[in-house]
Amino acid sequence: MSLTQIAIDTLAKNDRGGFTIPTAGLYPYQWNWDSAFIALGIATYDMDRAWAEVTSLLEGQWPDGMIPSIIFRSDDPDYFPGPSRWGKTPGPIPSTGVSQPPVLTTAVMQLTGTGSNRDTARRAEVFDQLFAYHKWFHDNRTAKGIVATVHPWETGRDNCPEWNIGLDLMQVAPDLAPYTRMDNKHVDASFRPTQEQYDKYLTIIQFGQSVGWDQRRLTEEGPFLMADPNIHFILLRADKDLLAMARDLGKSADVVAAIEGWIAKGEAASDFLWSEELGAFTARDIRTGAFSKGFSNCSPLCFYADTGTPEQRARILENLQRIASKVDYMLPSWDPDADEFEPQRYWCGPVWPQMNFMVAQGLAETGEDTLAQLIRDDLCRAIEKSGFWECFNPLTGEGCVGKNFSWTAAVWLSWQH
Ligand code: 9WN
Repeated sequence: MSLTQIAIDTLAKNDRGGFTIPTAGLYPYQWNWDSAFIALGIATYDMDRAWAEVTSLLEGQWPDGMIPSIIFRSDDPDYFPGPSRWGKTPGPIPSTGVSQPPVLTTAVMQLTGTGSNRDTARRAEVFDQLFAYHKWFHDNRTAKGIVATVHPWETGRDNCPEWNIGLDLMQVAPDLAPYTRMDNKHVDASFRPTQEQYDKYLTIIQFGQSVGWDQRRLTEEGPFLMADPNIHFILLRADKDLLAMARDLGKSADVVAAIEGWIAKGEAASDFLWSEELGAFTARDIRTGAFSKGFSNCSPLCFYADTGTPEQRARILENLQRIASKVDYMLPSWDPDADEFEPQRYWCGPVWPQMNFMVAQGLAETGEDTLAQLIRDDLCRAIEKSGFWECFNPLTGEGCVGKNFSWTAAVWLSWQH
């Protein structure tokens, strides 16, 4: 059977009726940014079903505009922390109390096409919800002028060493309620975050519950507050796509001006993430100003967001060339020359399909075709060698963590089409 057919079958097996789970067992719910990539993959063969992926995700939107990282349409014993541990949340469907990188708007732009064939009806159907989602990031998840994050899970890059400077400042809650992890029951524990990291992840959840999931308080008073290049660049790109959509739909001057203001804020904030020492955009702890210590696979998303100075971009390209000489498969999630690089441990090294997708897209859009092609080809080689895994060892191409993974199948389809 062809890999393209296996990819379609993988998405069909992970379909739970209008929404798609990342993989059975390990991740049995709908995840926010996963669904955006999944929709793009499904769109290569079934546009109506792809659109349902978008609208089902939007069904979970909170009254304040947030779209949570996970929507719990059931209470599945396979996953922890599920709905009971997150507690009562204000959305229409039980959910987590944090978001994820807002790639949805850019996916909607791509799904609805370009030129005279573009689907303005579908854009109009979701515009207000997308606008509210972006507004939520700018109003409720902004600190010191930059979009922030309150939880490593919100960044989509759980145990990336970027978060260690923020996690080191935190104490595990002395009254942390006991719990049993489920992730380690599904996959090899050496691929997953450590116990201390989990205790801190759960401590942040306990704090969120204690303030009734008041998102402003979570940002201002919570135990963890960092700026993330992943969320920053994805939101900036999405704001630009939202502006194009607003203009296309003839939205009011107020709406257009609000989005223009968010873009100006984002452009100005990129410098906050720039580490001259590393020649990279990296995460920073907002309260202490400390930079993280390595080049990650979201450092090059400046191309995707079309931001950064020519000098900054040149240094990012130099770093990419250096890293390409160290690994067999681009793009590792953490710098192979940095401390804490672990080629199999989740966000400490493995290659992530959705990241390669966005990085390659940004590089191609800004004329860096050779690197873009390398980043696409390397992921395709890893898939050909190992199958549709969640992520891949950058030294060997072996699959890591979850099997039969939706976004890997979706990225393959998006590129093969
Ligand atoms: C927590 C579903 C998600 C991805 C994230 C990835 C991982 C969850 C976990 O799986 O996170 O949200 O339990 O490890 O880090 O990017 O969306 O695929």
